Amino acid sequence: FEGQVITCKAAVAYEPNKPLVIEDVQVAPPQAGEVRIKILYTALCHTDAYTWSGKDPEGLFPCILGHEAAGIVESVGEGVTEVKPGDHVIPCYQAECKECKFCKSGKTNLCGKVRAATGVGVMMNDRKSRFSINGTPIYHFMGTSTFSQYTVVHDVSVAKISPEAPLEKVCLLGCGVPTGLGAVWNTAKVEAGSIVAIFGLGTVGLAVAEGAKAAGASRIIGIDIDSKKYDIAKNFGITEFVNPKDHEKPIQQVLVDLTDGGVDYSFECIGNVSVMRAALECCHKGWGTSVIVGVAASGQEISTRPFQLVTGRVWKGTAFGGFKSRSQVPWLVEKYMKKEIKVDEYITHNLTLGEINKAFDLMHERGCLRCVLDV
Ligand code: NAD
Ligand code: AHE
Ligand code: ZN
Repeated sequence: FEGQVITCKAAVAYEPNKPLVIEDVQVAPPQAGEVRIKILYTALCHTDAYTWSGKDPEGLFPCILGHEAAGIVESVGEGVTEVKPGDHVIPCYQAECKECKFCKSGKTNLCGKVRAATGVGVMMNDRKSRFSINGTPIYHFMGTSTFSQYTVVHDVSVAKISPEAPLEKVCLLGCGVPTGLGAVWNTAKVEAGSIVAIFGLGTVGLAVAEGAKAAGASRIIGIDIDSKKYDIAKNFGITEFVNPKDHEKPIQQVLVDLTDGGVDYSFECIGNVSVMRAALECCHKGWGTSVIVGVAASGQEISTRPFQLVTGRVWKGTAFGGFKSRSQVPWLVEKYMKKEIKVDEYITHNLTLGEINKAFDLMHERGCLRCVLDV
C-alpha cells in the first residue's frame, strides 16, 4: 500500500457519549516525518472515556480515539530514519524529539515538537488530518488514534520495540502501566521504607503499587470505592485496603490516624479533584509528597489551605510517569520480557475492535482493569 490511500475499519466517535461507529475510513499515506502503522492491538484507558464524555477541551469530534496500542510500521514518509516498514512499534502520545527545549532539559519528559498539532487533532506538516470518510476529515486524537486498523503518527511519537515482544500484551506499555511505575520511580522517587497511599486501584493505581513495591515501600495502602479491587490489588503489592464508604471521617483523617501523622507519598489515580485534596492532606507534615496522576474534567479546579504547603507538603503531577517515551518504552518492553514488570496481569478482558462499545461499557464494571481489542 506504500504511497497509497488505505481504506480500513476504524471506530469513529461522532459525538460525545454516542456509541462509536465502525466505519470504512480512508487513511492517507504518511507525509515527511510521519509513519503509517498497522495497529494490531489496542487497549482502552480511562482517558479515552474521558474525552469521549465531551469534557476534554482538546476532544474534537468526529475523531478516532485510542492511545494505548502496538502495531507494525506499514510505510514511512520522507526523512524518516529511525523506523522502517516491518518494525514493531508502540505509538507514544507523549512524543520525544530529543531536540527541543523540553527534551534537552532532562527535567521533564514533555516534548514540544508536535504538541500544538496533537492537541487539535491534526498533523504538524499541513495542519490537516490523514483520516477521512468519503472526503470528510476525521480528527486525530492525542497524536495516536489507535482505534483504527491503520493510523498515521509523527515519527517523534513512535517507539521501536523488540520484535519478540507479544504485541497483544505490550500494547499496555503505551500508557497505563508506565504511567503508574514512572509516577513512583521518576516523579515521586519513592525511597525504601516509605509509606505510600494510592487513591484509585485501576490499572494506573495498581502500577503505582507495583512500582512502590519494587522501590521497597514498607506499607502500600490502597483506597478504592470498589471493594472487588482488593483481592486483585494484593497481587500488585497493596498491603492494606481502605474503602472510604466504610468510614464516617474524611478519608484524609482516616489515613493520618492509620499512619501516625500521614503518609510519605500519595498518588491520585482517579481524576477527582476532591480526592486530590484528600491525597495531599493525608501526607505527613514536613515532607509528604502527593502526585496527581488522574485527569480531571475541564472546569474542575483543585484547592486546599496554603498552610498545607507552608508546612512542608508538596503537590506534584505527572504525564506518562515522566518516562521519555521513545528512549524508555523499549526498555520497559525489555523489563517485561525479563519478567521484571507485570503486564499480563492487568488484562481482564479481550474483545475485537467491532466490540468496542461493549469494551467502553466494561470500564464501568467492578473488577475491570484493561480490555485489549484485537484490531
Ligand atoms: P480506572 O477507571 O481503571 O481506575 C480508577 C479507579 O478509581 C477505579 O478502580 C474506581 O473504582 C476508583 N474510584 C473512582 N472514584 C473513587 C473515589 N471517589 N475514591 C476512591 N476510588 C475511586 O482508570 P485508569 O485507566 O486506571 O486511569 C486512572 C486515571 O488516570 C484517569 O483519570 C486517567 O485519565 C488518568 N491517566 C493519567 C495519565 C497521565 O499521564 N497523567 C495516564 C493514564 C491515565
Ligand atoms: N486534553 C486533556 C489533557 C489530558 C492529559 O492530561 N493527558 C495526559 C495523558 S493521559 C493518558 O491517559 C498527559 O500526558 N498530559 C500532558 C499533555 O501534554 O497532554 C485536557 O484535560 O485538556
Ligand atoms: Zn491513557
